[in-house]
Amino acid sequence: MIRGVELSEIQLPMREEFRSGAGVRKERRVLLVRVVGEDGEEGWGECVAGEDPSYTYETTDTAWEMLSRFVLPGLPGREILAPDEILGPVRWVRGHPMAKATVEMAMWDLQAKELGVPLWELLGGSGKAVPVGVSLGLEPDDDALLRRVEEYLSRGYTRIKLKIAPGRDVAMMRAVCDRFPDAPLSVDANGGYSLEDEARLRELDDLGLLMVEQPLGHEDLRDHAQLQSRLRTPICLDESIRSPGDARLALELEACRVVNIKPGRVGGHGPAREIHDLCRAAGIPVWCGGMLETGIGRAHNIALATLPGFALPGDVSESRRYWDRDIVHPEFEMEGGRMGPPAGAGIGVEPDRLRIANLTVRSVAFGLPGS
Ligand code: OSB
Ligand code: MG
Repeated sequence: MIRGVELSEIQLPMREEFRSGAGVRKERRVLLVRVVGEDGEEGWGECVAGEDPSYTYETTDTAWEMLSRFVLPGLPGREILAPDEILGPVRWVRGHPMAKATVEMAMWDLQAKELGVPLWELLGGSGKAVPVGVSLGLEPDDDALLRRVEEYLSRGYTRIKLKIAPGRDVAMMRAVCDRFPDAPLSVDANGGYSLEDEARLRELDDLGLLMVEQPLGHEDLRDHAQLQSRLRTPICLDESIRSPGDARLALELEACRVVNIKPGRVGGHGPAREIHDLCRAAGIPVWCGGMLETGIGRAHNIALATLPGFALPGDVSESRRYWDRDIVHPEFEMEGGRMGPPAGAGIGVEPDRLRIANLTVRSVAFGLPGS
């Protein structure tokens, strides 16, 4: 049975700002959910919604509203459901997959801890260390960008993804490819282009990139299908895939050849696994994306990324790529370009309660002493 649940918002400055076509992030406002079981075991989830609605419509504040008002009050006293039914209590809420995923993922962690097994095992993964990539933001000039690429290649990252936007694309990527001809490179446009930019996208097509992520609008599956039929470079969809239904449609339309799965974007581990299975059956490789998570969301992502269809390096970078100090022990560090899920039950990392308390700007609890 679920004894209680707590929702907190923490604010955490980033080590360096992260710029994409959608804007700049310097500080994260992160929602954390802590679900407490009958015998005091705790499951943790992290909301990946952004501070503003530039990536999807969800924000830290809309997720706070959905969770505190509609989802969490009904949880205390409920039986702990099998993983496949975890979404039951939130299924009636339309949309808001990021808000729902926060609870769903916390429940997976709790269930794994109550069973005494690592989360990766409950999810059906291998638990082996996964190849690690990095996503680098827009830089004001090519020299600054080239220095960044060099830095991250020398740290051992196995794939470098670069944000592009109209005006910072073809010439910039030619400079990077000329300088690092053997580096595994991809680009992410966060939906910044339309079919009218086909000529420009074709110029990128000649650079031999691993993939181009979300070139067109988040609702433009048909346009992506048309573009993919004219490009050799695989298109990877990110924002466009919000659910297993979206994935089914994208595969049917042949709108992409790669899928970026972020459990926090698609409603949690259950839907993420469904998308993984659909892609695997269709022969489409997937990889685990990131949303500038703290160590809590990162631990969830890495556990999922040990499933067999995750054939490409994920945006699951080290803690220190984002934070001066993470909010979990141990922090995430790479070894030989790979990172594994920590040993231990559930997500396998210990949230630093004192630090979290110090970073908390608001919290609300249901079913717990004092709430
Ligand atoms: O499009 O993949 C994206 C960060 C925030 C929102 C969207 C995206 C990203 C990233 C960074 O690319 C991935 C990471 O390092 O967490
Ligand atoms: Mg992306």
